[in-house]
Amino acid sequence: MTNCRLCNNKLLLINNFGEMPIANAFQNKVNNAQFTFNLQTGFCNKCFMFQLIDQPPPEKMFHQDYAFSTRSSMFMIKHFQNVAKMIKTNFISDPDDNVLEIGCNDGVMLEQIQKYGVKNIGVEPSANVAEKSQEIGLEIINDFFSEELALNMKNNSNYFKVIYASNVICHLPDLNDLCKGITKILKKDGIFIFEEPYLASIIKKNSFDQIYDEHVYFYCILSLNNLFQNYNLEIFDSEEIWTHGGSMRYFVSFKGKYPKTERFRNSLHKEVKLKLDREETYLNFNKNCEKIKYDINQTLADLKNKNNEIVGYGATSKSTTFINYCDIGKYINFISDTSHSKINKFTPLSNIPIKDYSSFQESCHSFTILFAWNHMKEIFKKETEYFDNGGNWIVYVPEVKIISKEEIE
Ligand code: DWN
Repeated sequence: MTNCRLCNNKLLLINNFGEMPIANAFQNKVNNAQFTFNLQTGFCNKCFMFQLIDQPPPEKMFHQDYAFSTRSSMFMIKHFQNVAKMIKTNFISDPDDNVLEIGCNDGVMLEQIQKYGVKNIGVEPSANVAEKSQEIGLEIINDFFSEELALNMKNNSNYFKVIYASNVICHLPDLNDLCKGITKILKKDGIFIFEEPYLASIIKKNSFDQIYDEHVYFYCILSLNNLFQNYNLEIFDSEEIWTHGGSMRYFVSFKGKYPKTERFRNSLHKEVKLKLDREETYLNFNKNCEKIKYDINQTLADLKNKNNEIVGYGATSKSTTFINYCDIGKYINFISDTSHSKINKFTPLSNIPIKDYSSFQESCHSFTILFAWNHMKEIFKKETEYFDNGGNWIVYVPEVKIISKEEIE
């Protein structure tokens, strides 16, 4: 596919990361035969959407064995509890006001909404995490959100005051279908709130590891405005948030329902200044990605030549792009992760063993690559002992750098 998924304009090829597996397809054995695809991005200079050129079918990514669980980070649990509070405080005023969450994963946000006594439903296509939500008493539809699903909800008289999604809307290839679905079940004064890794952050931080099979679009206000105007919808507010290394929360309503906020106008202005609507920005971004690939190889080869042991922290989805594109699997002994679904497996294509947290605590390694860099604050707070024992962290966002204890004090 070389044309824009939204407006059919010819795409400009930006990144070519090469052959890539499914980012979350952690393997039970080494050298397992795996599905791969060509990971490339393109920019549309008509509607300004930065996007994947090809994406694997959704069933290959979201299924019974989906590896990611929201509850893997204490900070993220707190974040979603705060989201529930924000929704309840700002948008729920009537006992009939209810909330739909698209892609509710293991139900952290809805659990809190339920505690507030607000009616709610979750939609989640990955059966294993959907079951976790059901186990805590939530009503879950185990399916992909679509216009068809929305029509079924409408037939059952389900209209929502708030439709919320976190790190989900960038996973959906058919945004036209999404918008049609939203307009069917959003109350006239309803608000569609969603938060996603923010394109401005990705460009500023060179965080190209956010680019993998699941993330088909990388949003900013400039491109979303072009999409929503076709559906009588508009963004009236936006809020920059810290999650996933820099995300944007968008507040969307039917056109003219709510006044546009000052912070929305400011963000839009910043996007224009950053030239998110210009090809040159993306071509420059690709050059930065190539530089990071070069730098990480130099750094790791040098450390290995000096007989240092190198491990990784956090078998994130993002790390699949980073490790395979930079081809650094050969330098890394193992990656430590706290998720049961990943422990004792191997990273997709690069075959690095994933070990439990105690392996990280017990082994003596002087350099650790922080693949879960978006959780840096939480992790550095927890790992003071590693620093005290002379450990060093290697980060690669926004540039390759070794961080020693002195640097964060
Ligand atoms: O959009 C998506 C976002 C929401 O989450 C999905 N497509 C998949 C996923 O992306 P990710 O895997 O890059 O997310 P995280 O949150 O960066 O993953 C963190 C990983 O690190 C988890 O496997 C848990 C692990 N971890 C750890 O081992 N120790 C995390 C923390 C905070 C820790 O202390």
